[in-house]
Amino acid sequence: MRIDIISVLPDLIKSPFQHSIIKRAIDKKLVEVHFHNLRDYAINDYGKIDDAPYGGESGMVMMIEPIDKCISKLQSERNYDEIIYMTPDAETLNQQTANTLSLKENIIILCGHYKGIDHRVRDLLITKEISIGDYVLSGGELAAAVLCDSIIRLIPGVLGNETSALSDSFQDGLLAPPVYTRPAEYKNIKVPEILLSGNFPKIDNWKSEKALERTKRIRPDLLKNQ
Ligand code: 6GU
Repeated sequence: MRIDIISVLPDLIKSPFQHSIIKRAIDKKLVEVHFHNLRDYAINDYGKIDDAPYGGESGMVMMIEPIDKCISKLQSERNYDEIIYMTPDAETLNQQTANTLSLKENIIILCGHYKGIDHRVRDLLITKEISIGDYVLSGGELAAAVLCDSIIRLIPGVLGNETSALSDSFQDGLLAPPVYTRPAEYKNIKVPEILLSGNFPKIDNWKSEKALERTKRIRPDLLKNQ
């Protein structure tokens, strides 16, 4: 898989790709991530990429020309399955979307800034818009990092234990059951007895019960989709 990220602050988003699972995925060549500075496609020598909105409002809007030039250059080099715009006024990211995107070959992620981007970009160039939740961030970079992390860890071969993504919260529509490790007792607080029993059918039952119980309590909205 190849991901191209377009941003006015590419340095802001690079760090998450230099650690842990995502770094390993890149080192193993399971994913390529390329960063593009929108300023390299500015309309003048001063690096202009934004302007005041028509209709008179405060703030600045990212112009269509630099974005179009950057996307067109990338598209001249390969075909893209999706051109994604990170914006709070969009459908929210969920595990289903991450699963679907993890199967794509090439995607572009455009990070918004300021008051957003000229709407013609959204109408004509963007194929999918994603928010990471109902709150506003200063720009799309951190949201793009979240999206990339959620996608990359699902690419086959990225997680050491192939089954471990399957037991994630949300993968089956439920929150994950609680987990414990040694010691079996700490300051009189015990790990649930059943987990030490070695009776795996019973343990699986217990995990399903706990997953359902936690989902009912913490995220009852998830059960409506079952
Ligand atoms: Cl994708 N962008 C921004 N700026 N804020 C957000 C977001 C995205 N998702 C949630 N809040």
